[in-house]
Amino acid sequence: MRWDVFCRVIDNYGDAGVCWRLARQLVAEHGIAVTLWIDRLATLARFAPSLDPALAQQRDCGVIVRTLDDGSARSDAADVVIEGFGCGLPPRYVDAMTARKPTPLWVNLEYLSAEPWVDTVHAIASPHPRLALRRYFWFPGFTPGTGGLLREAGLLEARDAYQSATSQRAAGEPLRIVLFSYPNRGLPALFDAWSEGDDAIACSVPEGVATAALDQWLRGDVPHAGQSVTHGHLALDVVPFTTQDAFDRLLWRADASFVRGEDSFVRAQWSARPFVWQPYPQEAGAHRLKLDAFLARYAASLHAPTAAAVATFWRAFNDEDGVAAADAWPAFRDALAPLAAHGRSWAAHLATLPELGSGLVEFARDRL
Ligand code: TRH
Repeated sequence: MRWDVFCRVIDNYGDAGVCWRLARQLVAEHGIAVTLWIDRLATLARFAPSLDPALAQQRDCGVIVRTLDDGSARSDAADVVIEGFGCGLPPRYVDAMTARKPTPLWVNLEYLSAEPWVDTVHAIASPHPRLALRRYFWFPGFTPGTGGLLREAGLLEARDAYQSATSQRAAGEPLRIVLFSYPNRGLPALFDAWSEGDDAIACSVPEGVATAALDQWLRGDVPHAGQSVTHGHLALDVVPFTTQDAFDRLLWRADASFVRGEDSFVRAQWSARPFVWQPYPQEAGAHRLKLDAFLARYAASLHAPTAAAVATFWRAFNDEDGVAAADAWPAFRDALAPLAAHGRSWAAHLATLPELGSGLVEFARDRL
């Protein structure tokens, strides 16, 4: 079977990250011939370093990667067409889909949300306004009534092997924090709280992340990738951008991770380690609805004081309220042990849900 996956990079890395992860999984686990069409190869190459952004077509991890532009088309459309996040297909490609017999299966891969309405719209189809085509809407999610989450085979076993092989943090060793957030006006105050706090903290910041906050807090003396700077109890390590698998290991080893958007958010949950989520900031605080919908699921089985510590700190961080986040940090820090235990049961619960990639393959097989 041939699948074409289309991806246009809005900004940041998530659109490319999710489509690349899905494409690799379809090849590796389902033996599908996958072409990933992407408009900004340079973005993908940040975490797929063997890709050459100058090449219009190349193969990596068994995936054919082609540059997407509106002239892009191929005479014969694929059996299955995945439109990443409603990115829009090149008009000539849609024509090729119409001409193809049997008609390809067209699936729009939607953004992840924990909001209850997702179950009501998952896998529904809408007919094309003009052409004899229909498009299905595939919603990742946190319930059996959704498409579930991307989880490649053996991921949890690999995590467990890595976590049992790597030493747990010994007493006196710094708290290991990963900071992969969006720009956040509350960060300098949090850095202050960490540098003046009781714990030694080693905070890994991927290159290019939180630069404004680092610049402000370090008065312009921001370390380069591979360098670190220490103020009080806080050591800030700027780490190079790395592959998705290496990024997983950074999360697997962390005592707490600040993650964002969609893909790192899901990976932090598979890491079974405590985390803080910053959804992609949206107009009118719409991202707060997404945050609260997820908290309602994630914190449901937590003891009330732990749930309160999580909700208060997450909301303060997402409100970019540094003073409130600094005030809420000690309670969140004290909740890390129960959150680590919760992380394992939460990941185990998520593993009972549909797996997004296999679900798509099954959906295609039933229809083609
Ligand atoms: O980069 P993001 O903020 O992407 C976002 C989200 O997708 C959001 O839904 C979308 O609306 C917005 O873009 C436009 O966050 P996300 O989703 O966590 O994607 C980051 C990707 O980068 C993820 O696949 C992990 C990857 N990554 C690496 O592979 N190596 C690294 O070193 C780092 C820091 C990230």
